Amino acid sequence: MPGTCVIGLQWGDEAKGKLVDLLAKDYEMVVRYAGGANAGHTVVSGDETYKLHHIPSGILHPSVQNMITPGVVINPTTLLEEIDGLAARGVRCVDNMRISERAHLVMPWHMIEDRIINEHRSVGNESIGTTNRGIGPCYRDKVGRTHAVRMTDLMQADRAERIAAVAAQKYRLLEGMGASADELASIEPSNVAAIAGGWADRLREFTGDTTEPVLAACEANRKVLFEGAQGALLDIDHGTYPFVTSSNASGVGVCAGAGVPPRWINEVVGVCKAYSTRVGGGPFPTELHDEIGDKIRKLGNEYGTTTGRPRRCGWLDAVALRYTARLSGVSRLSLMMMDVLSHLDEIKICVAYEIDGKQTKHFPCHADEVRRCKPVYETIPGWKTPVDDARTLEELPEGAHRYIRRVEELIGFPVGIISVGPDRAQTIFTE
Ligand code: 2SA
Ligand code: MG
Repeated sequence: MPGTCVIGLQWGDEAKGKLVDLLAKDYEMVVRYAGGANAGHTVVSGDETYKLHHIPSGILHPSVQNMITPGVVINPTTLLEEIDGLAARGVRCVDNMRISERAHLVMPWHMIEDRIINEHRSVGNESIGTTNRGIGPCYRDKVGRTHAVRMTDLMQADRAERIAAVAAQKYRLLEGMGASADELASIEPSNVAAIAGGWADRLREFTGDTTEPVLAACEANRKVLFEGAQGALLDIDHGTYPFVTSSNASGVGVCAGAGVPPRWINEVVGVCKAYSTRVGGGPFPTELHDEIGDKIRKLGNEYGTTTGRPRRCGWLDAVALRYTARLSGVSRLSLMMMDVLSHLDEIKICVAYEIDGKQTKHFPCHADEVRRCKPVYETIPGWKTPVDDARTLEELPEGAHRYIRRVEELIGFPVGIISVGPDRAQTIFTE
């Protein structure tokens, strides 16, 4: 069976990029199917660090075909910067990357709208804390259908008129929402139409049908790797709504976003850190507001890849993970950043929530309920031995084994991969 998915099980930043890059050498195709320039996938290859936003993490392997499929939203300016940045470092994309003509474009007005809404405390008294990359407004226009621009529109002869017409409507809308004079100048219809002409010239050679080649690869039993963006707790339908992103970031999003039927997917690697992080607003039951949280942030270098924002840090939440691992159809877990825990005297795992005086292992629906959950912790002694150099299970200290076994029991799936550092080599496969 051809399809493997790599899915984040927390709030993103589980180090999926490292894993996809590592697994990619055994695959013929790597497929991005959701999210856009909000994603930040870090790949370390030797002394080089690459930060990818739209481009699949298989791009460093010349033999791998990389597909950006219909569910992704594309910011052409950012994407071109990414392509040029890779080219400057000797990585050519033109032969092994294709962008779906069905994918929607994040236009300049989407970013302005995102900023304005984000700055007003949009939900209750809390901001979603988006990445300000225009993701939500773009997906809203996609679903709304009347103001959307797709890659295919960019390639048509009537591109300029079409985009100028949408721009004129967006101009009036954003004027009413309080956009600044500079912002309004940046979406002046003839300006945007001209910029879009430049995008079309440069992106034409990458753009085409991705659905057909992805289906053909699956039908021919060739190995295809689906690369998730963000994490399952940020899934628009199943996450901590409304503090989520605007796409199906859990395992259930793969088929719709990539354009593949479920029958071609047989393996799902659920990726989670050995602790939890979250960036942006929203409830986070195991968040630490103390020096241990600061220590995890420092040791794990927990800052946003795209925005540089410090990430909120906390203990592993087995209640949330059991929910998202089941939802995503996980076949094995990949436990990342184990090296960070080596520095701690004791380690906690949330095994249940206490809400309104009752204990539960159910992950609640309403953000306010999640906010009221008090974690019930189990404490495991730290192993206080560096694990960075471990390359086999046997080389891990007994304390680390205990932690891994407990994670498997609580989440209900086996740990197949353990990461002990950012480098490709710092990875243990258990079988
Ligand atoms: P958006 O911009 O509409 O998708 O934001 C909605 C929420 O989703 C969160 N979100 C993320 N959380 C973690 N990592 C993400 N990618 C970047 C990274 C983030 C960064 O890899 O570090 O650089 O800040 C990501 N993208 C979206 C976001 O924080 C909102 O809570
Ligand atoms: Mg990230």
